[in-house]
Amino acid sequence: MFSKKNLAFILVLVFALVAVVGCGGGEKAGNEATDETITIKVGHVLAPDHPYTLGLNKFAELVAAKTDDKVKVEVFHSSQLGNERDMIEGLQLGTQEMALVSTAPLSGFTSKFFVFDLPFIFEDYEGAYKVLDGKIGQDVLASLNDQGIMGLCFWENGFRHVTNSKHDVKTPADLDGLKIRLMENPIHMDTFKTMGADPTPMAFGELFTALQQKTVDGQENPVPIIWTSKFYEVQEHMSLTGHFYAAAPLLISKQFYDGLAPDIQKAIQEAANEARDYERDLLAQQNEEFIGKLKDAGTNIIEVDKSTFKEAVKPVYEKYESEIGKDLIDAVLEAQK
Ligand code: EAX
Repeated sequence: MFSKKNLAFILVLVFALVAVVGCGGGEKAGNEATDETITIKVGHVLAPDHPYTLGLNKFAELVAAKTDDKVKVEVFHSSQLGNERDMIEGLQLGTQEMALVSTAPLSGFTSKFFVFDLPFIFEDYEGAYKVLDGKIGQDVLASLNDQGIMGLCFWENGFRHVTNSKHDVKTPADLDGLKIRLMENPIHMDTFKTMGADPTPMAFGELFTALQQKTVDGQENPVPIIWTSKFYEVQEHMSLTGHFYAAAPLLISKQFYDGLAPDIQKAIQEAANEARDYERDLLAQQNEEFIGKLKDAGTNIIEVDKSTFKEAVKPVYEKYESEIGKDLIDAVLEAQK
């Protein structure tokens, strides 16, 4: 049988072999360096012909090109992967890789985006981009990291307008008593309460039916959504209030992202930035084109004096200034000049 000396030698040899195989061979941790294709599922709640979908299709093309087809992006529109809150939770749990959402539902996870949810905080698109694509926007996105989420950059949903099935809304007083569906966000709720409306928080996927069944009288969304989600079929009155600007952060699960090789991470970030500009351009085109289509479809579209709405929502700034921070609000306003 083996002498003690031989046995010791064999044991050393076995441990040495295990050490080599354990460190150098086999599967690597996370999503790194395997020959298999990496698949990313990205979800959103809007229609197949909305720029959210078109922009994500462009993102998928760019990612495939930048990674030599190593990464495949699958786009799921129309709430196929759940409502926005569900999808954000999915990123945290790692059950979904990416999501494109409005900032408003993020209020259920962090208050850092509150400043962007304030009524009339952005003067126009140029002002919004200066803030969102600059240091302020990047710092706010970075605050998601401790929520298990990476914000890649801000895409766009757009300036939101009020529609309803009851009557024209020319001034805040005309909102009195109207049941208006809002996104699940306390600042949005307080804004419409302050103007006299009766606000109802609701996931986007339930909205068309609620409007059709008159569970709610109205809603508020940008022109491209009002057209592509066919709200004009059940909403005769539209007021160009532009009361909120909805930024749309493109989000990725942090645990998934951290498991990717650096060159793949770089490709995804570059593709997100390039597809963002493409998506914003599409929205600008649709904002122009769809106003005419909505009028042709019979929607009564009216311009309003925004100064009356800005005056009416001042109490919302007073209520949230201490929580958001006056310095941050001032910095967002200053950065737009
Ligand atoms: O992010 O819920 C809404 O009204 C949003 O515009 C939609 O979720 C897109």
